[in-house]
Amino acid sequence: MLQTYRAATVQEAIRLAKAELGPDALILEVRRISPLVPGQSREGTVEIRAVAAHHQGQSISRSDTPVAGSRAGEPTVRHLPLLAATDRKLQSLGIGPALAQRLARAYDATRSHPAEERRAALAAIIARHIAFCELPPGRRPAIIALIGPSGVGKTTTIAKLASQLRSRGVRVAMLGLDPNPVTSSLLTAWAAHLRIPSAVAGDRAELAQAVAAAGRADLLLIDTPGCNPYDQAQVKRLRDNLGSRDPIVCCLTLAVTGDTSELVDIGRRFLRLNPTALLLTKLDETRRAASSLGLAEQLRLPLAGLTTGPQVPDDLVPASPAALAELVAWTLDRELRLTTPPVGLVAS
Ligand SMILES: Nc1nc2c(ncn2[C@@H]2O[C@H](COP(=O)(O)OP(=O)(O)O)[C@@H](O)[C@H]2O)c(=O)[nH]1
Ligand SMILES: [Mg+2]
Repeated sequence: MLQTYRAATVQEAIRLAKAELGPDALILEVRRISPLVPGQSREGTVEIRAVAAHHQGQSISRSDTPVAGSRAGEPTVRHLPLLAATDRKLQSLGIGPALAQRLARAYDATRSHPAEERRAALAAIIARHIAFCELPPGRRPAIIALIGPSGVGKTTTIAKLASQLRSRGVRVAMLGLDPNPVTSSLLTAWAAHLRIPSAVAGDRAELAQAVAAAGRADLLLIDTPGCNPYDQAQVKRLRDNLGSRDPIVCCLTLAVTGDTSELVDIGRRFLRLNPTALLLTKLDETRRAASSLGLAEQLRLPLAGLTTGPQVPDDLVPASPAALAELVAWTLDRELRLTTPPVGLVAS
């Protein structure tokens, strides 16, 4: 069957045709058409007609089903609303309508550009909408506590952070705030393995003593037990133990593997502990990593770091507009290819 494709360039139109019809697609006709909106994007100014290799011997007919926007006498071309699909996909990842629309436009407008240009366009938009911060914060000594649900990677991330910062010359100590000697033993095992000083505290008084005893460290990393966000008593106990007036920077840690709207709900329950930074983990265990952007936007917390696997210390990278742009492009490239057959345009 004859298929029609529109794109900004001949190459792009051929790429679309081959993506759908296979590498041996026969290009029957190439023509220039006027831009759909004069003076605006050149997208859609080249039209090609192509047929799959196995259809070449069959009769070629044009569809006569009219669709909105088609002009009399022209073959029917139904534009797959790629822009709308991109926008919808981004919003389904928790990204707000304004940011989703800007990102979708940039993604769509840079379709035929080199990957680095597309990433740079996305990164520029992300930098204007999302706050980022560094761990550790500039002042010394710094005390950072990782808080969050159980199993999200708090202890592992502390080991990564401690190891990375120590190799940059920072004097680090690790403190476990956990009355349970079994669960706290993972932190002390990492500390022993990495040869980093550590201590375990069971409550607020012991934590204050341990902080005082670690006086020579530039940075104290406090590991906390997993906290059920739906159990208010647990959240309160953690808050009481950390103490809201102490100079502790609370860093909310969430794994991006769950449903984004529930993660936002969970994150909001931890806002009672006044976190001032967000760490997102397990990016390797999702195919919708762009939801990181949605989480940061909805929780309104500066994004500090991203973890991409269990390896200590390598699988932790600082968060940045460039890193998030990479996640957005990667997610969209994959998701739109999976959910919008064929790529870019549909001919009826
Ligand atoms: N795939 C993957 N696994 C991770 C990551 N971070 C931590 N883990 C693993 O997740 C599990 C729970 O980690 P842990 O640090 O004990 O979580 P915690 O309960 O929040 O302290 C462990 O098996 C870690 O190796 C990550 O970024 N990716
Ligand atoms: Mg732990």
